[in-house]
Amino acid sequence: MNYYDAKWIGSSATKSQWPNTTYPEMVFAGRSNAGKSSLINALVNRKNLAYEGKTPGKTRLLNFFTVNDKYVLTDAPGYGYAKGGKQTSIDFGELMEPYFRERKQLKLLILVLDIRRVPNEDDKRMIEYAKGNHLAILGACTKSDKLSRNQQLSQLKIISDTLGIRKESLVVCSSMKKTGMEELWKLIEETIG
Ligand SMILES: Nc1nc2c(ncn2[C@@H]2O[C@H](COP(=O)(O)OP(=O)(O)OP(=O)(O)O)[C@@H](O)[C@H]2O)c(=O)[nH]1
Ligand SMILES: [Mg+2]
Repeated sequence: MNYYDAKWIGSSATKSQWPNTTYPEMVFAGRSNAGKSSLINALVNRKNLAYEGKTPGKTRLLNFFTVNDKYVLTDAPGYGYAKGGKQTSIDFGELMEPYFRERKQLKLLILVLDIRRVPNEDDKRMIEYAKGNHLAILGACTKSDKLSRNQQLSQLKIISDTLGIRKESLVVCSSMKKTGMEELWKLIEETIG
């Protein structure tokens, strides 16, 4: 695909607000501030489709987008960000668990990882969630513009080893430089297209 017609089709706090679509769906999940919303924008070549922010906790609801009337992309709130000692205002589990468990058209988890960081227990839990619900899994190792090629390769190995994900399912990318987008789309198409 080289032309992306992307539209916001809704946000949800509860199941009753999920959009009524049948296209194969993928969810972008990951730690707070990892770069999920920026990645969606870069993938569909738009500046402000999904909310990006300097402050962690920018995305609070599940936000749904269609692309080319072919796929649904879901931007999820990040995990691991506590403001004033509390988790973000919406309980992460309450929002995400039913979505993972009951959203039939959801086929793929794109786990968004800051390539500079070692994946943590929450990232591992996300993988287990996805496996438990029979989703395919791809890892987007973003913010690669912050590292040299050698550093990227050593982080890639750490990420692959920590999460038990094959390197073939990981994509090195940068939303800032718009690199890795074609490779990620190719893997998405191969996985659920
Ligand atoms: N250098 C660089 N910065 C990035 C990249 N992707 C995202 N950022 C920055 O990282 C910050 C967080 O990006 P978001 O896309 O809002 O992250 P998020 O995962 O959606 O965050 P939450 O919704 O709060 O969980 C922003 O300041 C972005 O500009 C990238 O590829 N390179
Ligand atoms: Mg976000």
